[in-house]
Amino acid sequence: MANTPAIPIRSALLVSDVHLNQDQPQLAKAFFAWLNQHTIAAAQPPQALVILGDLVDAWVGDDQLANQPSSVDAQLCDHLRAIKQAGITTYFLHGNRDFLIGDGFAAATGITLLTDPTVIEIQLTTTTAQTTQGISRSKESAQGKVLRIALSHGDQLCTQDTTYQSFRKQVRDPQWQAAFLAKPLAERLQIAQHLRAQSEIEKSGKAMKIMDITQAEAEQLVAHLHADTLIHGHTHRPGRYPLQDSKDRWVLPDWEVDTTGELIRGGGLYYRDWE
Ligand code: LP5
Ligand code: MN
Repeated sequence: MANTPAIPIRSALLVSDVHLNQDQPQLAKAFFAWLNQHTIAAAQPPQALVILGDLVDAWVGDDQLANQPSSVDAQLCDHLRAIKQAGITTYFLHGNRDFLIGDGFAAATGITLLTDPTVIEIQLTTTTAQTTQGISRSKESAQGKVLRIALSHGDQLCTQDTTYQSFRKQVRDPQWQAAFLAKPLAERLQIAQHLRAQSEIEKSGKAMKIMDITQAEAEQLVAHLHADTLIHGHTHRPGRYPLQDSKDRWVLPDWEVDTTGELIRGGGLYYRDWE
């Protein structure tokens, strides 16, 4: 695992696992409203917006953007571009659904692509981590401390899920990806749909425990990166979990709306100095 330099950030809004898709315009609407409220329209906008993967349900290549000009994907690009233009730095780290997001998406949105894992450093004065929604509200004090936060999507840490890890190894191989991206868009969309269905079948036969983070892997990662805390998504088990040496890991919530478009689960984690 390569150690890239930590990114210094004053305040950050972190979100993941929104799973935006064309069939759920209500989900997109709720997410975009939340995003605006906590970025452009906020009284104190964060310095950075950090998205920890699975922003979309499936990404088969950046030419997916050329598909439909008014699609959810296109609206997403508009929102991300506007946030960047408002002076908020935007970061994206790949999930297992959108690992093919590439330079085309970055150019269309102004987002900076991060490697998994990445460390950010936040200088806390009066403090805090606070959930905007979804997980129970929590404030903590760490006066004058630089908090080193390891960021990951989390799928790599689910090492007991060996069938997934072999699948992951295959689809993260650059040669495999080049061959996949050379296929026509319609064929790639069809393959993704097939894989989604296959994944649901596979998951129904897996024990919940093996689809969770391996505690020792999380602890090793945090120690290796000299981090104080780990933030990830993927498992859809939002909360704050203890790690050895009084460290912890935060799991960001996935997003869901009910049939009326009301948000059932979602939100993110906000690091900033609260008065
Ligand atoms: O995402 P989630 O939570 O539902 O499940 C994941 C793991 N599944 C996946 C697969 C994705 O859902 C597939 C969709 C990808 C969309 C983007 C596609 C773009 C490129 C296409 C790449 C081929 O990630 C699931 C984990 C679970 O998280 C919990 O961690 O268990 O893992 C699986 O289910 C994987 C299976 O165990 C193995 C899959 C074998 C599939 C074999 C089909 C081969 C067909 C190849 C066609 C090219
Ligand atoms: Mn995931």
